[in-house]
Amino acid sequence: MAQLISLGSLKAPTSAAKMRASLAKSGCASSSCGSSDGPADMSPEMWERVKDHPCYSEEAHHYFARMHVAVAPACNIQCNYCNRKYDCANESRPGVVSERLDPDQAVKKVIAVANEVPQLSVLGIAGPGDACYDWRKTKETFERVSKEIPDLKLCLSTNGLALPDYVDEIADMAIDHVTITINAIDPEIGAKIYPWVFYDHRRWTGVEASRILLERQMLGLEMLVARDILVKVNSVMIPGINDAHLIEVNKAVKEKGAFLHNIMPLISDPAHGTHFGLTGQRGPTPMEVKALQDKVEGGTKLMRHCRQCRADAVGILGEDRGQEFTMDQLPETVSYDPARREEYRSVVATVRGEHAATKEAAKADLAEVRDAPVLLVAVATRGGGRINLHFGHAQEFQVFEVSPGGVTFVGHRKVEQYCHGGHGEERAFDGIVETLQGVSTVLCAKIGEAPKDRLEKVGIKASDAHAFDWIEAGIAAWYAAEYGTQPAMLTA
Ligand code: CLF
Ligand code: SF4
Repeated sequence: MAQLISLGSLKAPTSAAKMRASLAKSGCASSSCGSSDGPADMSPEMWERVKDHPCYSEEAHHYFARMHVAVAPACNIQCNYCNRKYDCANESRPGVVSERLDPDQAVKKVIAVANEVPQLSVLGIAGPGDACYDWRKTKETFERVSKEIPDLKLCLSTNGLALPDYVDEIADMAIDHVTITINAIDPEIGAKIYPWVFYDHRRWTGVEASRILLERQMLGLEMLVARDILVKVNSVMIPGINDAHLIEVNKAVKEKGAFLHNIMPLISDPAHGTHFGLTGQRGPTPMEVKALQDKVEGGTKLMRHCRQCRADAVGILGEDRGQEFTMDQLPETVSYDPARREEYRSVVATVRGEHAATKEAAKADLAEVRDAPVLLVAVATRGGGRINLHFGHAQEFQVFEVSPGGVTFVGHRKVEQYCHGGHGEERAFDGIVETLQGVSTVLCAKIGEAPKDRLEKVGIKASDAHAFDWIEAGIAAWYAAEYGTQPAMLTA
């Protein structure tokens, strides 16, 4: 049986020529399909460094996958949003890590995944504890994987406390992407988030603990930037504690040279057994997250497409194929075969050029629309940059803001799947409506009349008229049809 390469909804035999032919047949491949240069606000050198990293480039997350190996279980601080029995909340959604790995097992798993998931471009170590505190295992894993698969990008996530001790080794190992979670730059605020840190052979508590953590985080950030390593700062948004303060955090990390800032909502549930969960601290709503993100525009560039993945996640952001690659399912021995990843990359190089060109065309079309409102549009997609998923199959919607100024990605909203085996779930539908707060229209590959009518009754339009279009092109076409030729409707 021919193996399959998946590019979102596209499935094709593993021959690049066949895949291009298949794309061309569907009207979406072209040898002159436009520039594949990076965003206009980035140098070509910088684009080269981020263009295959699904977290550092929003555009890349349509095409490329990351995997995490859970080799670092120990941690040197306590966050009030974390319970050690669960994934690191800095980089994961709550849920136990399926299995903790030693470096031997991790190397085997990475090779097995690289052979099966051609989208794989990044290996991250994000816990389930702290990758720098458990440095020996982190380092050994990265070094051994690099020997086997030299083109895999190495990515590290840390709370920053032990980071300054290892920056030189990080630079020597060519780890080009490091994330530091910084939730506060004021130790008084930090003290409400961190009950203790373990540093210099003793446990520190209160404001002093947060002060030490902050100093180490800022030192680590400076040291990484001085070595030209790309630093992303993650911040957990905790309403009433650090939400307004994150504007200051954004300014401070920009001054220190952070490349990207990722503001993530607190995930808080009593069932997770965290301090915040048990004391009723709520997480922010999607609209609260968006409002804060909008306020910090102009500061450090924002990441808005984070999925708060597990510390053992595998796949494109938003999907998790980790359960396909547990140790008991792996063959006795594995050896790396680069063929599928190489082939996939050559196809993506062509396809993303067309995607970039359609974005530009969509922007030009929208500029023709006059006096139309700013709207949020939710898109059902399985990846690949297209509107290619049925409404009832969506487990998340990607949300875009559209105006005459263009189409901008603003985030994703996770939902419970509505349709199971042809039947819609009432409870899931209610949850979707609640989650789509602020959204005016849903674009998807297919939607039944019943859910479409029900959405309409709560003021949300839904359409499958742009099925399989590139997302930006589909949104622009829908918007222009709604508002471009009928300006009188705008005041209705
Ligand atoms: Fe992993 Fe983090 Fe590297 Fe990405 S995740 S270590 S930077 S490869 Fe990405 Fe996941 Fe968000 Fe992290 S979506 S939680 S930001
Ligand atoms: Fe948990 Fe990560 Fe915080 Fe450590 S740094 S306490 S593992 S969330």
